[in-house]
Amino acid sequence: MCETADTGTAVNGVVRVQTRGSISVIEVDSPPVNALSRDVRAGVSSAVVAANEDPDVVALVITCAGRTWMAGADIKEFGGPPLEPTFTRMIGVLDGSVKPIVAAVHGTALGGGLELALACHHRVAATGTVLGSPEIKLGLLPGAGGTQRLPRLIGPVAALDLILTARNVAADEALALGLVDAVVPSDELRRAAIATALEVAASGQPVRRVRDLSERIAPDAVPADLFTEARMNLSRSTPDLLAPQYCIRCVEAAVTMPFDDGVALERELFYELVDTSQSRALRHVFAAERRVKRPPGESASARDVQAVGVVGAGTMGSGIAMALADAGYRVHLVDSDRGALERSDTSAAARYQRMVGRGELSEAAARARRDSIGRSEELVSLRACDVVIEAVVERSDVKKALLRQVDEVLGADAIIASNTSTLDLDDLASVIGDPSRVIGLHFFSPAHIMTLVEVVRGRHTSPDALATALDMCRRMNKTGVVVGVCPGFVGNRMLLRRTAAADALLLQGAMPWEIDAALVSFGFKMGPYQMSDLIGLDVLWNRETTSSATIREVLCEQGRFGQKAGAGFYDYAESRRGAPSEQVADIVRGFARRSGQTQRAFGPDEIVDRLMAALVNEGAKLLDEGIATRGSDIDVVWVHGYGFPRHRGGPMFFADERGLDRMLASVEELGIPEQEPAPLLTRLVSEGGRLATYEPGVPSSG
Ligand code: 3H9
Repeated sequence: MCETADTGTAVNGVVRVQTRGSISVIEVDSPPVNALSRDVRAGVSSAVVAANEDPDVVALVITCAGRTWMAGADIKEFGGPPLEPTFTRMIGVLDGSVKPIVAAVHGTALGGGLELALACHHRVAATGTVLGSPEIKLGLLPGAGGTQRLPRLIGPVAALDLILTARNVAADEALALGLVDAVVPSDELRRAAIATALEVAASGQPVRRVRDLSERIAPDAVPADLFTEARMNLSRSTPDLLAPQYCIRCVEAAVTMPFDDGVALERELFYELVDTSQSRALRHVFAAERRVKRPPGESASARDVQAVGVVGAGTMGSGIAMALADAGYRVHLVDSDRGALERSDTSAAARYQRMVGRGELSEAAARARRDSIGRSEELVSLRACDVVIEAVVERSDVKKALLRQVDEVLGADAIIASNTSTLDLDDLASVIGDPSRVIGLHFFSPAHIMTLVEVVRGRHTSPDALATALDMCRRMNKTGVVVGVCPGFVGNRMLLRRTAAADALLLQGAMPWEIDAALVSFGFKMGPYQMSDLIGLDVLWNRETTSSATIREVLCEQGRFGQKAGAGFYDYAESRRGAPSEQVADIVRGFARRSGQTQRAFGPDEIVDRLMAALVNEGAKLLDEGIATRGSDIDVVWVHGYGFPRHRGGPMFFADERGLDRMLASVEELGIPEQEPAPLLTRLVSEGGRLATYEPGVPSSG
């Protein structure tokens, strides 16, 4: 250990110790979130041992520098061999302490961080602290004794709730639950923790270890059907996820087994989970969501944006306006149709009222939120806006005419964004004097709910327009993914290929409901034909030119427009979910026969492989063309915008897990001329590379 001037003694690069009278204050300082890396575990363990050996120390305080208490295990270490000292060893050191240890908790005490606090003897939290066990979101369980200590401290009902919902508990609730012993103002945290440590030491009582508590897990304190009910709920809500099932097993062990046996079971199941595809996928998405915020090579700062204009008060424009208002922007919504403005105001008011009803907003806040959206029929009202987003009808001539007018009204450096989903952004930008101010913001409907925004970088888009757009996404709590210009951008271009692959399967013998069922059992909320029925088959149908050339055209010609018509790919007479239709089966069989292709049955795995192959192949082309920057960005697009099951990691991650050679073979089986194998996919197969970690110029193997 080496002495430093006023910060105490460094144990290692991330832990130091200050002695305050007879109290040893151990401080972790490992930005950004004090994750419990090997060095942190080693530093804390040594400091606790040293304090126990120091005759002048009567008690210990553990605290953290920076914005937060330890936010969990270091996720980057998962997947590698366990590094010494392991969590088990560090927690064992805390358990072995004969001197009281007080945790001084602030910020986010999560996962392994909470578990370390539980292994201390007292917990003092600063106001504003949140505590929780989010491991399940990573496909894991609390693996450092949390499943055994939480039930002993707060009872198995509350413990199960915290672990299975992964919800964060605010300091006041933590106090009421008994999770912490005191809540104090932030600036008094260290002083209060030291005072508690002195008081406990002076009492002369033996240390109070959570592992020794038994009252909350006594048989008469545990509801008889607690675990049966929890399992039943899981089988309804998330039957495919392994981690929640294992969490229940561990909490049950806490009330049925001795502490050490429970901990041994927990450790065994934790390591099993770390190695599952589900946990790898969830960890991949966690990292991908953070990586996507930093497009490679971009370092411009975001501008300060206060006022944002939205042009077009239809469903999309109104949704965008609400998303902006929710984020605290002043919004100016413009539409030449007064009726549209009024409808938009009515639906916003109804939404805010529902939020008041659910206790999410006060009446006053709801009023302020509604008032923060100004409405006007005149474009001049946009004059003072820092950013304007157009969300008018998807026609190039209409958008260009509008953009010209907006350009005239706005200040010279205001950013102009288009919500186009299909048009060429560079072409739209060509009507603006300075096209570097133009960017695409492709929101997904309903825009105030869906988290994905494709942030479209045009040929001339400036770095600061891009940085500003990404910052706005962050403020709106949205996931902005930078993409390049091409028809359909990333998500819809891939979706189109999947639809074509599904339609090709119909001609080879599969039925729409078999395809949908395969995707639903994979984890999507619905398949392509259920989706078509929901949106309406007539959306892209033209009554004038229809010629019975496709299955969709024939269905429309027969009035089978989808759910709204009571019939589409499915019959909706008896259930809203739709039943397979004999009439549709006949139509499909007729098309299949006339296609001249051999008919056969397809199992769910083969269907999934074919449809995934179509997605993945197009994704690889997008990477090759530079439209998508990284494989992991594509996964974020699909998880956030298209309901791709998070525990499958996104299409690119799924492809890596399934095997790129198998994916390539499925692409070849598609036999669709426009879906020939992507050069990148072929290359990665021969090189043994991976798609989810693919980034040009960065090695992708491993
Ligand atoms: C666990 O603890 C298992 C144990 O039960 C048992 C073990 C045996 N590790 O999200 P942000 C990085 S499982 C490593 O942008 P925010 C993150 O990557 C773990 N790094 O900020 C980012 O880095 P970069 C249980 C981590 O303010 C930076 O910190 N714990 C970790 O919006 C900022 O993150 C969790 O699941 C980590 N654990 O949110 C908590 N956490 O700038 C996961 C964050 O280089 N973390 N980083 O991209 C969170 O929920 C949020 O990050 C947090 C901050 C709320 C802490």
